[in-house]
Amino acid sequence: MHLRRGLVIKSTGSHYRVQCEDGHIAECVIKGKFRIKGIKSTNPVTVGDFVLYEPDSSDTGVIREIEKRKNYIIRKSPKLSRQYQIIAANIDHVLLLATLREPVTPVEFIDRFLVAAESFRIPVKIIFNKTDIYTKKDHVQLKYLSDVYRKAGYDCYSMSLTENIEENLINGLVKGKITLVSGNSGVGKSTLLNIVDPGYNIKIDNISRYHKQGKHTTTFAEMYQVKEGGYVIDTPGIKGFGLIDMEKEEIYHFFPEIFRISEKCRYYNCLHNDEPGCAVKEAVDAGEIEWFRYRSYLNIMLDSNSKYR
Ligand SMILES: Nc1nc2c(ncn2[C@@H]2O[C@H](COP(=O)(O)OP(=O)(O)OP(=O)(O)O)[C@@H](O)[C@H]2O)c(=O)[nH]1
Ligand SMILES: [Mg+2]
Ligand SMILES: [Zn+2]
Repeated sequence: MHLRRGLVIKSTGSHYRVQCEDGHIAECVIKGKFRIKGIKSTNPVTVGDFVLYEPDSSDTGVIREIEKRKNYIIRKSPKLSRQYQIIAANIDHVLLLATLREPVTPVEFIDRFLVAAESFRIPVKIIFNKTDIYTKKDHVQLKYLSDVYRKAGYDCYSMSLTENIEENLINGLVKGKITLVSGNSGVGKSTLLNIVDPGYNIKIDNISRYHKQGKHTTTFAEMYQVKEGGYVIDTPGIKGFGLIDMEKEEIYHFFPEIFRISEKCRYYNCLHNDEPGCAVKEAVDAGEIEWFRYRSYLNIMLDSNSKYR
């Protein structure tokens, strides 16, 4: 059996487009079971995976093996609580797009995404987009959020992808790296990719006038080659970010500013809920840790399936 190695550059859920090192492209299917740590996912193979496939014609094949992933971003659909979706694998960093209006990105969505990325130490840069339509109040909020996330350790950018487009900045962010572009629907992910290279010619659509929400225009994850090196991955907008089950004891490790202060808690096994001598709660009360980040932490603790001790 002759197997070829390639990179999954597009995934539709049933078909996978695989690109070999020599540029050859094959449309592949999977047969057999692929699982990670016993987790059932809706897409066992994901964009960014390196696979071995068995050609069954010059441009089709069957995926037989997935190479071990360096990292991946996985989410649980909040409604179908046992369904997992691997958004992408083997990425160098994420550009997480967020908007303060049309649509609004909830901060807890950002925080949950950050936790998923932190669990693999994947760097995330937050891009607040659509500043051209922000009100004065939005700009105050933008500064506040940027300060909070910067203090936690995340690079933050604010920009408009339709007015005074900062092409150099965007190209600098994606050059030579494997970049996952993520965020809720309508925040401008595909718009950003089309700025990197108009040749990608990705479909974009207006957000719904009535609901002020995106229309889920991008339906499949797809990886595009960057001329100056690297790849950018466009993904469908995510509705809600359910985290996979984590141990309660590890969740705070994924909030960098909470983790940093936790060593001052009285008890080594403090979960920063209502334990006496909790330095995290003191820092929240003193305004050193932002209350909404702490609220996100508690909410993630609440829906984590593992038991409280
Ligand atoms: N005013 C304004 N509109 C923008 C900006 N960036 C993108 N848009 C618009 O927002 C709408 C949605 O953009 P898309 O790029 O399709 O959004 P997306 O994140 O790819 O959405 P999905 O594929 O549905 O997840 C389009 O009408 C864009 O023109 C911006 O900076 N300012
Ligand atoms: Mg899109
Ligand atoms: Zn504590």
